[in-house]
Amino acid sequence: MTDERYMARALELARRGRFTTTPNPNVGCVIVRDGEIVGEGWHHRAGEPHAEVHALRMAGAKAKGATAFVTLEPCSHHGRTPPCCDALIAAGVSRVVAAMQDPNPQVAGRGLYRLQQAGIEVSHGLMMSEAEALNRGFLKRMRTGFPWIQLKLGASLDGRTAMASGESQWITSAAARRDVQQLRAQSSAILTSSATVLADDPSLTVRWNELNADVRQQLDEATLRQPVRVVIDSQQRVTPQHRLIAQPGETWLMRTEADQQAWSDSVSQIAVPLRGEQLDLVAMMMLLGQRQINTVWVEAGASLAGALLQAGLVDELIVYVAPKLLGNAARGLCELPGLEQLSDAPALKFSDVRKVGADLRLTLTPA
Ligand code: AOF
Ligand code: ZN
Repeated sequence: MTDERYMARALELARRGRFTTTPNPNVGCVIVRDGEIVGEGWHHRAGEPHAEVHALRMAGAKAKGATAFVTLEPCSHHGRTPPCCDALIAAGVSRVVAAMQDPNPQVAGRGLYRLQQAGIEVSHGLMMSEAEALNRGFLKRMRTGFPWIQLKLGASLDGRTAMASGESQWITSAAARRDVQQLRAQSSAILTSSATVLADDPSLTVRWNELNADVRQQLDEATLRQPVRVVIDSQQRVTPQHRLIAQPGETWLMRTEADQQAWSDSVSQIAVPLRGEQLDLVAMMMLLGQRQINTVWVEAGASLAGALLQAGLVDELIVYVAPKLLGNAARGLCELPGLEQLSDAPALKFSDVRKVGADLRLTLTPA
């Protein structure tokens, strides 16, 4: 097998951690000696061993003189676990191939450097774009301090989200809602607004029964991770009685200041500065990054959707389009106040188009 095949296998292993590793990245490792895979591992959860440690354990004495393929530069720091480069050196590995460097300032080249200093043959860059795609959230947070932000929208063919009356449930199909569950489950946080909480009283959770069978196989119902629910609530309108408050997992209420109600321990009130009359969305995203949120999955109404787009905060749009026409009296997909000229319209490009049940799923990124 070629180096590329081994790295492809390491990437496949890394992907198994996509529902569980946040705030850590997804990392996979394959150890090869004399053309034979002798060790495989991936990072499962923050606080638990890194990918290399699992692979080295499996390889045992066979790691001596072997090549390690890793999807991210082996770490050089003492975090929740000891440095992987020390473990690779101690095991007597003779070559390390990393798909990319780790931008974490605690690592940032020092892992590869330490391996090289120990006489190990080191290279990086093999299948780098695939490795980048695996950890868009972690990488963006390490590089910029901001989380990776995905905005999910659901609309009719004519771009409408609700009837004029506000009636909006089930525009898209059950298949689309199920697809959303798989994507929610991979996010660090789900963001919404108090307007949506007041209007729909959603629970914004990941539901075991709605995860695909192959996904369930890699997870454990008892330890299913719930993304943090983040609610923009500058007017303190969310109450302990709202449905999402009682759900398993944490809820963060983003407010200008805390109120004195009796909230449960799973609820935090986080102070965010104002910008005009609204919470400062840029400052808020920075706060989420500081709190180790890698990816934010936004499910909200036209007003927050438009504000995020206008602030340039959206990294990816996911639009489910139902084969229905709701007409011009129905409500639109996003509010973009002050937009008058076509040249000022947010420019996007399609990066993926596929059919999900009866609907289309469009994925777009800023052009
Ligand atoms: C690796 N292999 O499998 C992972 C790495 O607190 P810790 O000890 O879990 O360290 C977390 C940091 O280590 C994380 O921010 C990232 O830089 C790196 N993750 N490194 O060599 C792995 N998960
Ligand atoms: Zn490590």
